Amino acid sequence: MSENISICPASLPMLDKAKNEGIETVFDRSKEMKTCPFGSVGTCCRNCAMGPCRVNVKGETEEEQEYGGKVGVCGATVGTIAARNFARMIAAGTAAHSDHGREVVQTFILAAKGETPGYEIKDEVKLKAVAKELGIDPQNKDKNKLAVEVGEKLLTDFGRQEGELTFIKRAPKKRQELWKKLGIIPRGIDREVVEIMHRTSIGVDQDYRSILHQGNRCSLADGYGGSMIATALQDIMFGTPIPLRSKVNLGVLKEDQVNIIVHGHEPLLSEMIVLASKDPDLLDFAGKNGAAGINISGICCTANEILMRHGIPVAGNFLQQELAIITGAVEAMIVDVQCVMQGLPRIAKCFHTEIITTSEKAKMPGTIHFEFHAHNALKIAKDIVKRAINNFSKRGKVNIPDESIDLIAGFSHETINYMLGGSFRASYRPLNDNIINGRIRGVVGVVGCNNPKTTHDFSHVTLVKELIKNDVLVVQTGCAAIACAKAGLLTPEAAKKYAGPGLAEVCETVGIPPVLHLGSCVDNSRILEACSAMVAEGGLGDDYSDLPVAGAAPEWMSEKAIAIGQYFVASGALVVFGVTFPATGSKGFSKYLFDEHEKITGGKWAFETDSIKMAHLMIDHINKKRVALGIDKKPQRVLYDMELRRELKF
Ligand code: NFS
Repeated sequence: MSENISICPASLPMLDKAKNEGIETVFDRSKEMKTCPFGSVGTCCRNCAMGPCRVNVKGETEEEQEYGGKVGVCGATVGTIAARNFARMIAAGTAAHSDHGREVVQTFILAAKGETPGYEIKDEVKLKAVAKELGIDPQNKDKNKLAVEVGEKLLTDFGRQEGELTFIKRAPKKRQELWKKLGIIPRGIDREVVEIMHRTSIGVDQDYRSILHQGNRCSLADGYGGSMIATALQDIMFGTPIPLRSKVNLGVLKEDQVNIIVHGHEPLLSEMIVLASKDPDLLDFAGKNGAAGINISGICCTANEILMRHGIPVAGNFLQQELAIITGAVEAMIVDVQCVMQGLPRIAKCFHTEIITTSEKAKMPGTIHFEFHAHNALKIAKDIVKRAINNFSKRGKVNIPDESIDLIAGFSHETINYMLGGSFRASYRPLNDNIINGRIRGVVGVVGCNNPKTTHDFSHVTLVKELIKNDVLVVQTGCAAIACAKAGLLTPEAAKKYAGPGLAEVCETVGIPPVLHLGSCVDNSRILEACSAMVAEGGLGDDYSDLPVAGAAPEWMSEKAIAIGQYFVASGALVVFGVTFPATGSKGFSKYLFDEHEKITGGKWAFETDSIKMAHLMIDHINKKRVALGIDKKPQRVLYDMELRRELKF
């Protein structure tokens, strides 16, 4: 019954079980919930109490809609309403990533000051590199002192009123100049979010171009601010990822062990849970309670964080959070912030599973709250693990699908540099060369969520298969990466099976999968870094917008995805979203996003629900970029005779 709901082999039996036992899941709720025809296309305004104004305007052209069509009570046109809603999504997404980033910086500083047992400064090489970027001389400095300086400097990015974000300098020179000219370089992260909320309140900014102008600035505060800071400092604190092998899907749960799932986003919590699960006393305690061990696995981006750095297995992506509980094998699901469904405690009631909330910012009725603070994080983590062990004996019947598969993760920007360039010549040269010689057509980032409006994982897998078949190297983050991992695409063997001949050859030579897992959603900043490195390496133009690259989120659902999409568009990329697009109710505003915007930043949005068409939209875009770069034709093979050889200069 469930085939059109999901293509995930572990999710299908769990959905059947849910149906047989009368357990309602997100898939049922989605089916029942009729999509609002106004909200889904961005034309419902509830920014004041004269409304809500739902203005689905008929009209063939922008003019008919904007000047003759129905407007809100205040007179707001459909374009203004759609742009306001879109900008607020950018603000919310930026806020989520950046508040995560802020927690990381604060903990980073405390760790460097020695006030947080369990946390430490692990990656000194990256610490020194970041210090240099910030203009701090790392020479002869104690690593902790240096880390305090770095942390405090980055913290100023959040509250700065004037000036520029620190990491903006990571963008190519030409791009920075363009942003400066356009006036969209973010000043401070918090300021840009606040300004969107102000501009979009009743009676302020009423020109969709102007609203999106601030949308661009705010989104850049996410990409080059909150997200990039989170990635950088998480790497320094917990280690910069290197390639490792692990397993994915619900089959990673173990029948004879205490299963603890960490779910949410901030690795500050999950790192400590991983540490606590190795505590000999707790392992002993688990044994005394009849368990063969303590098995940690992850859901959503928390999963990606601990997968990337420790190889901890992934239980599933966003739409599997409820299904994991339905296995009956989960003693505790520990959650922090973001993408945690309120449906969890309802399902947990049918089993022995305890949902444990940990963030002061994110509480849920019907759960247990263990408030997590950096200064006693390890102790709290141990208390939580102990509680889960105590719960082991209360298990009822267990039903773990026998489905898990290998994956390779751990491709940080530094790793790509090292892997492709070799240990003596770390560089992006080989990647650029392989793009120039046509073995690799281009690079596409396939990222984002799951959405029950569309078959779980189907669009991700179909899109990525089509891309690699056409010699496009795919980089992934978030739940998209988990989807493709479950389909076996994140292994070196996948190159031979699915990739086109050029890409397969490169992958086989270097020993990498055709689909590279770069981490969690804040780690989309790694894609920005990789693109900067490609430009800096030379031969592919002098700005992001020259690169044969694109991005997609075929199953997106979160506001965070919109913020990410917008910072790539602001950076000059083509970004394609599936499912629904929250602006299509306005002809003018969607034309601006889908077309006109390219003239401003070189980047634009597109909307396509068919995964194969989506792939070819991006492939066509990449081909156009290749033509513009003059690398569309394969170099002629010339047979050299002796005379020609003598002319060769080395
Ligand atoms: Ni990203 Fe991560 Fe997944 Fe979507 Fe949610 S976990 S931050 S928002 S659902 S990819």
